[in-house]
Amino acid sequence: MIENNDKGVNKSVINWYPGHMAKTKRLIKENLNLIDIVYEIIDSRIPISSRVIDLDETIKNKPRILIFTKYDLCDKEETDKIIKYYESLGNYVLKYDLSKSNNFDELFNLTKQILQNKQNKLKERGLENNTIRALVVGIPNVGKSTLINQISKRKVAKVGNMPGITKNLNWIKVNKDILLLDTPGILWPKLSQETVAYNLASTTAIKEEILPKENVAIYILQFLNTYYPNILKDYYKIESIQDIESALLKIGKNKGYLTKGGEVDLDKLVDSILNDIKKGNIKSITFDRSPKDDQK
Ligand SMILES: Nc1nc2c(ncn2[C@@H]2O[C@H](COP(=O)(O)OP(=O)(O)OP(=O)(O)O)[C@@H](O)[C@H]2O)c(=O)[nH]1
Ligand SMILES: [Mg+2]
Repeated sequence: MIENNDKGVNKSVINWYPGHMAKTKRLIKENLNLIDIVYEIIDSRIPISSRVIDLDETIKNKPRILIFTKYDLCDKEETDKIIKYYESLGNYVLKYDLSKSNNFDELFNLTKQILQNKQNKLKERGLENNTIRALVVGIPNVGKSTLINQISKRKVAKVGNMPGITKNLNWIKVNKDILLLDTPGILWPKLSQETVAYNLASTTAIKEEILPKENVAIYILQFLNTYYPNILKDYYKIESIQDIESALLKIGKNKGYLTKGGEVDLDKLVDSILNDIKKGNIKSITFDRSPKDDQK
């Protein structure tokens, strides 16, 4: 059902989506001369699918730190492989579990270290500017606003477990040394790649209407079957999936999702599978694989 390219992708909704994101990109470009450094936020469960594909073109040559959020929810072994790959390309990478409180000294120190040369040059010209302005950017629902709230130690930005919570660009003063620019999630045009679209739907980075929910639930089960058979076994009490229809019926029965007539309640089952990922009931799962592994 979901093997065929682009089948099931609701194009009209996808076409609607880039509209307000184009505006965000334009506003980022307009504010670019104010920005010293870019914090690109990446969901650790989708370290490839959650990259903003043409960010280079938007932020030009601004220095960048890749900030991995939701590290508590990912398969650390797989995500670390991809982090190593990004580091081998010369990227700075930091990772966080924002479900608990953090100390951001490492981020501040790295930021200062990266900007040291620029600050020194400004100082020589008598233009010393001690306030660092960082752009916080990424696809929807990756934790941009959560990170900003934690760094600034107050609830300045609205957060929520669905895409599109932040609607405008907002400057947030952390202290006299640092200002952060919160932005609405941006993403495209990678949605045209079906696996990426399903990875984004599985982790609530795109709205539910974009892909049929049943297909997303089936994608999740098939992904578990291929890469995490132990989770399939422990969580859904099935050994493996040969035929998806009978697997769904079996899981529905195991979970006790039955209609009054004794049939499996598929809608309820689909919602519960999506929620298992969304709410982090299922942890230790990473939907992307290292490019190096793909070449093997
Ligand atoms: N478990 C866990 N949850 C996180 C982490 N970071 C963020 N979240 C949750 O992810 C959801 C989205 O967080 P937001 O900060 O609103 O994400 P955003 O990137 O600002 O989203 P938009 O403004 O919609 O683009 C919220 O439910 C957060 O509590 C993390 O490191 N671990
Ligand atoms: Mg936000």
